[in-house]
Amino acid sequence: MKTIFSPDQLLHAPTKEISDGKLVPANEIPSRAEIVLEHIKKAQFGEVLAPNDFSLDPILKVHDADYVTFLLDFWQLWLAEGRTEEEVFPFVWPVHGLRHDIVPDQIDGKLGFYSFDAGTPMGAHTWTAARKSAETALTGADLLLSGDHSAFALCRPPGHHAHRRLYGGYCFLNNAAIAAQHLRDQGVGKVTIFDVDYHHGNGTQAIFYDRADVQFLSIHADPKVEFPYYLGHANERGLKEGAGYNHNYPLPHGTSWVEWAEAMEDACRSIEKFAPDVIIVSLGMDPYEKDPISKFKLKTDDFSRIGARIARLGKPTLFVMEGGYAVGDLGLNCTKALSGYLDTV
Ligand code: OKP
Ligand code: ZN
Repeated sequence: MKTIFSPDQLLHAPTKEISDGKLVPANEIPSRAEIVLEHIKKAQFGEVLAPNDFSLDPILKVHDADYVTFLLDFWQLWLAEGRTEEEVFPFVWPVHGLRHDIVPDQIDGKLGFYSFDAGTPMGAHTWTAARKSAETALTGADLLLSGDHSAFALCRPPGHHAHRRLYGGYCFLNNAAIAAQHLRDQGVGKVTIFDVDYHHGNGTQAIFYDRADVQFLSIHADPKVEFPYYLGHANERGLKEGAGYNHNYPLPHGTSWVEWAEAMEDACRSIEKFAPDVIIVSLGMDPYEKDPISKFKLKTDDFSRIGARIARLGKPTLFVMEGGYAVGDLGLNCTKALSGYLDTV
């Protein structure tokens, strides 16, 4: 299994974030990727490749052009406003009853228009890192197209919270969605995205909600009590042609392996029924018991079990990294998931 990664993904390097009303040290930091890379090299799963260059086209298949332009331009707009802070946060949003049909010209108006939380710091190099992260996922998709049975896209920043036209939850471009759309455009018939991150993949769900060609399944903390709060309930099953192709498994705080695995068995039955040509795993290591921002109780060896169960689905599989913030154990948990897959496949 080859791994794809670019050091440019480290350029997005926030130092602080707003969480639960406090300014706290940032959780989504470059060392996350560095420790995973270190463990991947030690494990010798296969070559580590730099991502290929892509035009903006595959990103624009998933994200709206005005949103991509905003991501490209916001730092210049920030500086033009005379701001000297290195971290950029939104603070006002067009929620219920306010207008969404006029995009403000001013930077603070734009920041709120294109975001859904105040917890996602942006800086001078956010666009460069986010674009490379998406290209890492795209290169992984291309490896499957050229015959590799699996690949690991070491994406950072993560992607699964990003909607077509919204950033949030540390995510800017939806790496897994961009890879899935690319596979479809290159002739792959049906794609499953299986999201095992602790948080609901609200962006991925929203992007494919009315489509039957991309199935989405997510096991996550119940949004009634956990971020992202406003999506991820069990009764969200898809719309129009997409009806029946969206599956959410919201689980309570404190969930450990037995209950988590039960949800995974149900999800795997739905995946088998859908019979995808390719599976993309949104691989978050934050269901881990020691994760600092999460409240599930999975242990290191449980990640091997996740990888092994996915291997038994028997489909070409692209692993796309999402969350996981227990940095000390992140590399180990990630390589456990991948070796669990490789030892079973
Ligand atoms: C990104 B990914 C919790 C604050 C939540 C955002 C979490 C984003 C997670 N007290 N902050 O899904 O791992
Ligand atoms: Zn997460």
